[in-house]
Amino acid sequence: MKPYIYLTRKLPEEAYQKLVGRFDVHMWEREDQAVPHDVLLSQAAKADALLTVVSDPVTQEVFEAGKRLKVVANMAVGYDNIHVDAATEKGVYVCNTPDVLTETTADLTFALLLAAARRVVEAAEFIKDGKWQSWSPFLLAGHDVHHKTIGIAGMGGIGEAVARRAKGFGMEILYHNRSRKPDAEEALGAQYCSFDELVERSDFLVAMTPLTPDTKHLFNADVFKKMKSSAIFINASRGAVADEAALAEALKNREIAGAGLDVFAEEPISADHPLLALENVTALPHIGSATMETRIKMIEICVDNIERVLTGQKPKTLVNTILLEP
Ligand code: 8YV
Repeated sequence: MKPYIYLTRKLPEEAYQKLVGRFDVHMWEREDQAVPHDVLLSQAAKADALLTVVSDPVTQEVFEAGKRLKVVANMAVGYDNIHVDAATEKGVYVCNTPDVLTETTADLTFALLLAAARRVVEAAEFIKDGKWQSWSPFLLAGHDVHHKTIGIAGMGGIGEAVARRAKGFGMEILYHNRSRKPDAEEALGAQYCSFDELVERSDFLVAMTPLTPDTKHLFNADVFKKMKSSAIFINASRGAVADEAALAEALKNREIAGAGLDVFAEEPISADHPLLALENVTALPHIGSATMETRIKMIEICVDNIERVLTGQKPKTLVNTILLEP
């Protein structure tokens, strides 16, 4: 019997062809709706491997149902959607797609920062809506980015890639992280500071932390109150690192000047989400790593990890590395 693979999203034909034939491949075909949890559970019960994305909750129940399950390949660097402890307990490999999306996500983060500061989305809508009647000095005037202070909370690979872009804009770079980053300090002039100092001094406060119990609602009402009233909050990591209700309040009351958001606590969000009603919010539908080049690489990594595990080899980008320890 061929190993059974379940894909929660349609893969490009080329990637699909790599698996089909050798493996028994099944997938959730609908593109307008994510795989319902009960379908994932019943598929997990039959599957040797799952290919998932961040909006699929791969819960403890999935691992309990997955009696033959050997690997979950998540098409993302983040894996907060997966109950990794349950996977480890059952001996299931959890793999992610680090590195290949670092520069792409940093590009988008910076695009979001520029768009929020310079009101790019609003201006593009303005001209398309035929509202450009005359020139006036402060028409769609935003805020400068160059030579301002950027504060990066979470100086992992993507944080550092954002810092490199900020250096090109002549920005003062502050960061807060669990550990110091001497290379970034030396090469980029990035200054380490406490979280409070980061919040207080930044013109652009960029959330770049993974979502963990410690970072959930790290950016809360208190933080927004401490930020400069001219500051802009940028989030392209995980929606739940910010308390969205508190963020909406702070934006509405102009405690902070604006926000650029690529991520939300519950995705996808509907058009009546309170944050979307605010004119000082620039919102994107979680497209941080969404380029053709990068998405293809992410899929290749997932397919490679699945192939490896199902042919008795070690996966390359393993999250629960404890499973490989002797
Ligand atoms: C994912 C992401 O590609 O890598 C991550 O952690 O959030 C994105 O790059 C996307 O959410 C699909 O899983």
